[in-house]
Formats: sequence, structure tokens, C-alpha cells
Amino acid sequence: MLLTRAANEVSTAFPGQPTFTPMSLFIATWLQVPPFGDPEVNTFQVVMASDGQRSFVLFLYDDIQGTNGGRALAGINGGDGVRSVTVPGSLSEAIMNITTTSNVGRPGVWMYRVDTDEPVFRLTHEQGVVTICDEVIIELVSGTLAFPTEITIEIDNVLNTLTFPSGSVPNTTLSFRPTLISNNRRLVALATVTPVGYINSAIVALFTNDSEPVLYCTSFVRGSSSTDGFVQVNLQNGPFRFLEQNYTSIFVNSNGDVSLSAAFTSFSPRVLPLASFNPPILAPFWSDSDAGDGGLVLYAETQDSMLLTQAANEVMTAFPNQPTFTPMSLFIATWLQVPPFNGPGVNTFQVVMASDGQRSFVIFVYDDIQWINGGSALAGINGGDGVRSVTVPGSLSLSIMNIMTTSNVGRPGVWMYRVDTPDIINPSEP
Ligand SMILES: [Ca+2]
Repeated sequence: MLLTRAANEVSTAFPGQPTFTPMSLFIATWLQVPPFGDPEVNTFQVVMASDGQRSFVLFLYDDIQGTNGGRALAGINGGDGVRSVTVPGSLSEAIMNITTTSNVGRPGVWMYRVDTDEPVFRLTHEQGVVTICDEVIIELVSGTLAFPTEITIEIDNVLNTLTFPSGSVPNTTLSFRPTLISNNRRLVALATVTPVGYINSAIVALFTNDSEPVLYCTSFVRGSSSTDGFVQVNLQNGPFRFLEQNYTSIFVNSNGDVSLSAAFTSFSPRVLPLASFNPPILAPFWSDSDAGDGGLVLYAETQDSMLLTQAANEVMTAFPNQPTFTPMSLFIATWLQVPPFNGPGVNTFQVVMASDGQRSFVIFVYDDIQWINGGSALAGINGGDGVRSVTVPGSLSLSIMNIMTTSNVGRPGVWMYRVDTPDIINPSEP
């Protein structure tokens, strides 16, 4: 009877699936369990259903009366530092409503398929810049779809739904024309791709319709959605050279920076250089942001030829005496419309790391800076040795709010440094 019930739940939630006949269930139940130190009680279950090939996870919420100060999370951690899924409302008081919310149309039920080798999708646009009525193409990059797979693409809060047919193989494409909404400064479209029922195939693309896009726009992967979180990313296209050392792991940290060799989760910007036990840090805007409260922290490693050209041109313009720079790969971290911890406004900015295997450059790009937390934000680079560093003028003062209009390369909102060398090179200080 339990097998039939699970089979029915799965078949209803994943209507495109072949018949699912579970062989076994594993069920864990927390029955009227109180939070630590509180009188309320919670009752909920996780059901793990498997037919030997496919497997599904069901979260069932019967009664949620209390959380420990809103600190409760529902989700699945992939265990590889990359893949995960988090039920919306987690880590906030909104998680108390989980008995009435659902991703399958049944209040109090959340369900995911978890056996899969996740399909990977990519959003492309031939000009990289989307204007209204332009066509956006979504491509299945890897994986073969065993069943029709519905994709939701959110662009500026407008949901578009497309369905890839069963049997789709890599290079299969679908297209649509999005509607873009102005943020009054420039049109920035955020596209989020969510294959329904898979965990984490979220591909996020960022488009702008500026005639001269400042932001580097491509498909991104979501990073941490915690206020002081991070994700570790292992570079696939070769190491990044920083102060004469090669690094293959990059940590994308929530509070407006990336670090090399170790995560860096501090939310309190301080004068650089930091003491030598701190890692190398590339900080476009180190301040206490809260990606758990909105916005997205994103990253991408890309060899997209248009983006490589964009970076090459920026570097050659800023460093006119350099030999031709032809980057092999870019690593881009984006903080998109991220609010501060406890306050109004959102900031959007990027760090672009461009490398040709020998030389490497760091580009800070500022699209929109509306807040600094506690009056305290810093842009700069920490060498990690307690000695070397560079700090963008205005850091740790209110004037850092002007960074959208300042520059060390003559382009408002862009700051750039060469970093593979024995010391960090500022092009405005030859
Ligand atoms: Ca934070």
C-alpha cells in the first residue's frame, strides 16, 4: 500500500515519466519533536523511493509549530560542494509555512528526483545582448532526456515555460522571445532555468540591452544563497596565476569577494593587507551582503569567444604597452541584485578573472551600487602574504558609493589590475 501511494505521488508530480514502480521505501519520521529549548512540536517525514534505477525524495510536512529562531532549512545537499536544492523560505521565518507550500501542487509536499545525471542546459543569444523581442535559445548541452522535461525560465520575474521532448540529446535547442523590464538604469534580464524535478540544474544567464554592455553576460551557475556562505569551484580550463603562483580552486564568497586556496566568509571589511593567515582575496565589493534575503551570487568559467574578446579588448585598452593579450578562459563571479544584511537596496557587480596561462588580469565591474553596509565596504585585492595588496580609493568610506562612476582605466565603473606578476600592477600607476 505504501509502495502504491509513493508510485502515485511520483506519477502525479512527474507526469512525463515512464511508470514508476518503487521496489522499496525508506522512511524517516520526526514525530512531535520539539525544537531545542522550545515547547512547540514538529512532525514531518522524508520518504526515499527507489525502483533500483530511479529514485525520488519526498518531504512531507504534517505539523510545523516552531523553528529555532527561524533557523531551519529544508533541502538536499549533493555532497560535492556544487549541487544542492533548497526549499524556498529556508533559513527565514517563512519556512514555518512549509505545511502549505509545495513544488508539486500538494500543500506540505516537496519532491525531487535524485538519481539522475543532471542534464545541463545553456541559454544563448547570438549577440549576447538581448533586446525586446530578440530570440533566446536554450540548448541541452549534456545528458539525454528519458522523459519530457519542462523548463521554466524566469526573466525579470516573468516565467516562460518550454518542454524538451523525451529523447532529447545534446545540441537539441528550443527558443523563445523574452519580455524584458527596465530597472531604469539599463535593462538587465536575469534568466533562471529550472528543469522541473531535477535538483540544481539552475542555469542563470544575465543579459543587458545596453549598446555597450559593461557586465559580462553569459550563463551562470548559482553559488551560495547564504548570507556568509561560499562555494568552491575547481577550474576546468587551467589554473589562474596570482602573484607568481598557480591556483586551480576558486572560492566564491557571499560577502562580495572571491578567494584563492581557502574560503573567506568575513562580513567585516578591514584595511588591506590582511594578516598572512588570510587567503588571497579579489574583492569587488567586500561588505555584509545577504544572498539569503534576495539576489543571486553566480559564477561561470567560460571560453565563450565573444566574452574572451570583450576581456581582451578591455585589457589591451588599459595596458596599451602589453603584447597582445589573448585570454584562454575567464572566470566570472557576479553578485546580482544582492541586498545588504538587514537593510534596503540592491547591488550588482562582478569580478572577471582573465588568464592566458601566463598573464592574468582582474577586472572589477560595477553595474549598480545602492548600499554599503554599516558605512563599510572595500574594493581591492589582498595578496595573502600579509604584505602585498591594492585598495580602490574610497574604500571603507562613504565615497566607495561612487565606484560606479570612478575608474583606473578611464571607463566609469571598471577597475582593472594585472596580478600574475611579483606585485599587483595598477595600469594608472605605470
Ligand atoms: Ca553576509
